[in-house]
Amino acid sequence: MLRGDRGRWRRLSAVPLVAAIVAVLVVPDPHEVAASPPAGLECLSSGDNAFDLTATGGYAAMPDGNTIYMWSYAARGGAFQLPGPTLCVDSGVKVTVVLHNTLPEPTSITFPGQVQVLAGGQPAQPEADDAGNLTSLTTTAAAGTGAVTYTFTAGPPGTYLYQSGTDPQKQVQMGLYGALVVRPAGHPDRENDRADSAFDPGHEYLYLLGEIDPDLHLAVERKRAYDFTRYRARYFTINGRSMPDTIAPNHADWLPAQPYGALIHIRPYDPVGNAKPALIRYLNAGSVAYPFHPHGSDEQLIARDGRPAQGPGGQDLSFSNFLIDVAPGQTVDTLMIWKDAEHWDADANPIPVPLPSLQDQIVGPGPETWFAENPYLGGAPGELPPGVVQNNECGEYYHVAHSHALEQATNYGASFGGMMTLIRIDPPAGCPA
Ligand SMILES: [Cu+2]
Repeated sequence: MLRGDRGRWRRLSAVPLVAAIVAVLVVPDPHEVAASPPAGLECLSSGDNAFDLTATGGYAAMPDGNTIYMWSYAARGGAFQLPGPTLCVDSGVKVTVVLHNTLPEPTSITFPGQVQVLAGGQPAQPEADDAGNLTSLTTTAAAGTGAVTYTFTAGPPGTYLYQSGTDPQKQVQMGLYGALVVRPAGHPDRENDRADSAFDPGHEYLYLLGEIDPDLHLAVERKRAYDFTRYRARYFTINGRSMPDTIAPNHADWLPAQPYGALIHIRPYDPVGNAKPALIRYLNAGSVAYPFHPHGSDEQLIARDGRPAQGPGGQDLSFSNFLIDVAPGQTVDTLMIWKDAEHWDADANPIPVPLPSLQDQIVGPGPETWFAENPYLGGAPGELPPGVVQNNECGEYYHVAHSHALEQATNYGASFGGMMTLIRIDPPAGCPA
């Protein structure tokens, strides 16, 4: 099934590709999907920049009905969540992270990109077993009830991972990872210190990419041995969710341990009314590169690994690209705008070609469509075929965004899932509720 589907994928052009969304999406109530969902990056902030994280076990739901035992972090007073909370601080502040361990083995947190990290007031140190084998990249909290306090001064503004430094091949795969967002002091509307990194703070998005081999997770849950030479990821996630859960709102009640959605929800660029781009923060907590492909518009790559794309003299080296490659352990920040380039209008500027066939109008063999039966952005909905239910609220457009390694765009081999989400473009005046 996988191979057949992958072959079919390669032959699909854009419009029937989107039509395939409808074929596989399970939409319990179209009105829930059509409502403008609360989307976007959600910060955990703290007045004194002190955070309490508890490493613990819990369960993540996959769209095919599978339930996966994970390890991740709970915030103080909060429940287990995958990924860990997105920690937001300003550059230059002193950050404290207290890690409590409830797992049956030692664990730790590394902060790649942050320097001079202290653990218990002393420089954080790698650990080794009695035979001298490296067991942890940094100071651990003991199994069961241990705790360790990390402190550091937040480095340059940008996007960083935090993740387990202990047996990371196992523990990071189990889900012990999260995002650290460092903002330029005094400029919460910029990705970094450069003025040209300004974005619309109402349109900031997190794409924390990961993967799951369910065999590993079952072995850990049942305390069985696992052979890492047989590692093979079957689920591919954005913010701990797989398509179609990626487009569900933040804190969807049917995903209690996966609070972060990944729907991009924007309006067309307008030099007067909507001039600032959206910011998308990509992070790769997985084991392979993810070639991420947003449809509908290229993105401007402005930073990697917490450093702006600039030359030694500060010259702008950002670039616009069709594909956003994110290597393991890497972070990439992009700015995105969507331009209504052709300004199609039913009266003033009609599309100079006939409408595509019904099959290509995002009307699938299933009973749902995201096509309004009107090709014009914001156009009044037309008449739907008998028995078809419309998810399109106000004539908005949808583009797919996904890993272009198409096995990563599956749920255990079933196409149109996994590391995939949607970009929703509302009409210029917004979408009335
Ligand atoms: Cu694509």
